[in-house]
Amino acid sequence: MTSPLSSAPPSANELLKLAHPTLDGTITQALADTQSDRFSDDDNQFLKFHGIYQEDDRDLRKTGKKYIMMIRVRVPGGVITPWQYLALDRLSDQYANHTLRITSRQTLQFHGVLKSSLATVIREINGSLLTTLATCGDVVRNITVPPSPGEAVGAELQLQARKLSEFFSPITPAYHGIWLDGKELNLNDGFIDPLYGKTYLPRKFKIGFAIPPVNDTDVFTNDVGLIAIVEEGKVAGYNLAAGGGMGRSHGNEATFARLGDVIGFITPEQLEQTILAAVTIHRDFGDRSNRKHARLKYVIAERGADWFRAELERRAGIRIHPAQPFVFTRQGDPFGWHTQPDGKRFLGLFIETGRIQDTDRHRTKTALQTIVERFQPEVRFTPGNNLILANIQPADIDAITKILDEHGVPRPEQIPAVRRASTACVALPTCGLALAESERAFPGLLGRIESALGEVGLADQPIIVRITGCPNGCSRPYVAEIGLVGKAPGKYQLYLGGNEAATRLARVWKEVVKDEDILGELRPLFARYAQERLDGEHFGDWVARVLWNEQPAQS
Ligand code: SRM
Ligand code: SF4
Repeated sequence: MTSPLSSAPPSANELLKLAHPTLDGTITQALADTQSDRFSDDDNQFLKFHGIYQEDDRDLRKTGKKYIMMIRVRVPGGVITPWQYLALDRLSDQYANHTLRITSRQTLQFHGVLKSSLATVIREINGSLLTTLATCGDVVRNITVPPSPGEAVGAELQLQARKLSEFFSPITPAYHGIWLDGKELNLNDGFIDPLYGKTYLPRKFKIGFAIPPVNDTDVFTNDVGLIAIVEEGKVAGYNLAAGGGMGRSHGNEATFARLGDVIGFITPEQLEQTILAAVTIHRDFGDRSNRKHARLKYVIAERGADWFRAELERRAGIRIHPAQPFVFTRQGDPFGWHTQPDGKRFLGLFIETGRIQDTDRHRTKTALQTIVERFQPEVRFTPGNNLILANIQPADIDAITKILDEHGVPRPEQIPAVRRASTACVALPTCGLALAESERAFPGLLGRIESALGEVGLADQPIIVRITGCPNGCSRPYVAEIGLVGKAPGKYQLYLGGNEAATRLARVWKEVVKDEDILGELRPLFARYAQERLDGEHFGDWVARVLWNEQPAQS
């Protein structure tokens, strides 16, 4: 079970999986213990595979730990039906913290669910024909797809994502046993997942699709990215990129963010077997002793793209052809009203930091619930943590706009360009790994950035700013034009120079910047950018052209 890259002993997680290959742990017994509001640390590892994270409200730590659960729903491609949306919306009010959090991989998260409600919520999610299985843990995670509705190619990718999601779902009977049947199963003896084996993957595995020229899924940040090559309106095949990932740790140079290498072109018929081969390479060559070094990106960084291609060809039994030409020019969600090819309309709505909620400024959650109930649109989540209402009749546009206005939901065109382009990870108070604020601090920080941009005449510039509370990179800050990565309370690493198409990694500009000094760092750069930029040049490209030549990268 040790990795071919290491003779070190397997990590504690590997031993846990080996002992409980159905991933049941002692979750059933823990659920029966109504005196306790928490699970053991070992069960916590198994719960992740079931889509559940045991967290605590970190704001309340001074008065004692209050355990709460985060639940992540699997939504391949980010698409759900109106009745599924309404079911999840209701559950968030009944059992969670009255919010729904759209994630950077197009899923939905509930925060603040109590252990005592967990089984009910999971049962009801399954009752709405959705699942939480395999949204976390050492398995293939939610598959991302360009979110714009209506186009034939997009629909084809959605279909592929759903099929792959099903294909890569673990077959463990424990999920149904624990949450749906409420039974203890004792099925671990002899159980082995045919795809994942007894110990599953060494770490998570992420797959994303993109359709050039729009890189709205940040395709190169996935373990495997699939770049659709479109001919005459149909998917002729995919350029496969492999070895991307964002996670790193402060002070550990052996960990790094990486963009995937383009490996070559495969046909649609070869898709499943090729991805399966990639997943099994991760399974068999990933580091099982050191979880910080266990992603596919390290296997490829160390063994090389040529080795990976040859191994992929051998395992899939195919010949991988040279990559077809493609170009990405931008990312970004489709805000506002658009016409679908079938004549219906879709509306791209800005959701601040992905958090669907009612606040004293707006009642977005109630507005969405009202609209979905009345007009039954399909609901789509974007990798930019925003939301699309699709399949709307043109005659309903005015009524929907009125509902949004009445609930104080700002129209996308009223939101400053930089705010619409930017994202924040969850961080405090729920994320146990957060070193600094992210989601909660971001609206205020963006307000200051918007003012600074306005001072130099750049108020309309859609600079991509991304913030995280720690270096794990959940909002993908290492491909942003401006990335802020939490280091300690009120302190961030400042990255600059990612590009609009998310095809270039940003570089560290300042190792530590205090929250109150961020604007002091950015203001002079904005002033220079306003003066020195070439026609149409984006901020990140100006940074790479000018600043990187003046100041060599720190790392
Ligand atoms: Fe993430 C861990 C939230 C996308 C890299 N991520 C976490 C946890 C579960 C914290 C934990 O392990 O205890 C966070 C839950 C906080 C909370 O209270 O909700 C968390 N990650 C998120 C979400 C919700 C951020 C968001 O603002 O949307 C995203 C959920 C995606 C989903 O629906 O599946 C989310 N996480 C990402 C991404 C972006 C992506 O996948 O496109 C990354 C970078 C890409 C990558 O995987 O390299 C990412 N999350 C991580 C890592 C670092 C992994 C690594 O290779 O080192 C961790 C830490 C870990 O796994 O140990 C992590
Ligand atoms: Fe938590 Fe860090 Fe991910 Fe933010 S980047 S959600 S702080 S793990």
